[in-house]
Amino acid sequence: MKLEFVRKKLAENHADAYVILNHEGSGQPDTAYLSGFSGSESVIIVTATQQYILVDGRYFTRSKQEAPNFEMRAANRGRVYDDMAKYFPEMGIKSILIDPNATAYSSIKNFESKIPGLNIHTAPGMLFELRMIKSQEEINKLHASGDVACAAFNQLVTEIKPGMTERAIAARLEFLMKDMGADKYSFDTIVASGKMGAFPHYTPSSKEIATGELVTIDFGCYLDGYASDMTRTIAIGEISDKLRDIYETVKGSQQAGLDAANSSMTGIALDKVCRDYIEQRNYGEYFLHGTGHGLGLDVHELPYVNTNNNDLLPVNSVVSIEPGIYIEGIGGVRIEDCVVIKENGCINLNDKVTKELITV
Ligand SMILES: [Mn+2]
Repeated sequence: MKLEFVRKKLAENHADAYVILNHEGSGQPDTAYLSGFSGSESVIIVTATQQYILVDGRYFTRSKQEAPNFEMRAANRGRVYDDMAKYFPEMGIKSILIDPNATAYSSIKNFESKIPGLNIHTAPGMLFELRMIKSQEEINKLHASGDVACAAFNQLVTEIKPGMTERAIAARLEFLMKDMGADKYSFDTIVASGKMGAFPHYTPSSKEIATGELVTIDFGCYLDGYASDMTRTIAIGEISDKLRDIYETVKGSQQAGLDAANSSMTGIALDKVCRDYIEQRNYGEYFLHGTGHGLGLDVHELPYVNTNNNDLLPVNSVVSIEPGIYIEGIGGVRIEDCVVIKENGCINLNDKVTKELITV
């Protein structure tokens, strides 16, 4: 099905081959999606009749195991354009289709200079719409990834004490996820305490957490190629009525989003449910970002739940629902789960951690 889609696009674009360069963190998700190969460097080449994977000696065995439907061709590390120049004639390739969103400008220039006469067509976000709709197998992997994140967090909160630094908490959570089976964390863990909670995206520091503060922890891991992403905000001892009111407002907004999510909603409509709840409680100006994003092989992918996406959220797409309130000088709260969109509702992939305020 995936290869058929690619071949249809080849025909539409009058190109001989679709090429994915997997290099320095770019192109890996598309490579894994089409072929199953999880290594860090490769070239995928799909023609009208055949599909190939070029890898160097580090990955001969792995590519045969993980991408058995792709014919393996040996590449020389660092000379991959020379390799393509050699292989393209025998593969009947005079023109290629490439995704400029996943390919560096310098790589396009290399194609032009090292393979003279090659015609280059571009298809921005070529696989994004296909990747947006998950198979049951993908959903199972996403749920397993979410389960590891939940289990790690539930262990973490039994260990958090006033005086621990944000960085120590982040490091401990990343260790726990890996120890519980994750391949790696899906992005640098955010631990934002006290007034720092007003920064939606924040880098943990050596600041010690203190009684009376809220601490926002945004984290996730990769398991079997698929990402998890969730956020909880916890209290350190007794907190002020103001902070509790902010917490309850975000919690209500997030629950309203979970209750409303289904495939009859557009991204705009679902965002509005969460945003209206916060606006009605007079915190509207402090909700500083969109409600959510897609999740899969990438931590951020289609579809988006924000004030721009006027498309319906498709059945079996996966999105985060993560409203927040951020008040400079006071602090902030964000609560996030990722869900699978269904016709009559949604399935929560982060259902194993409570959203009642956890106090340590
Ligand atoms: Mn997120």
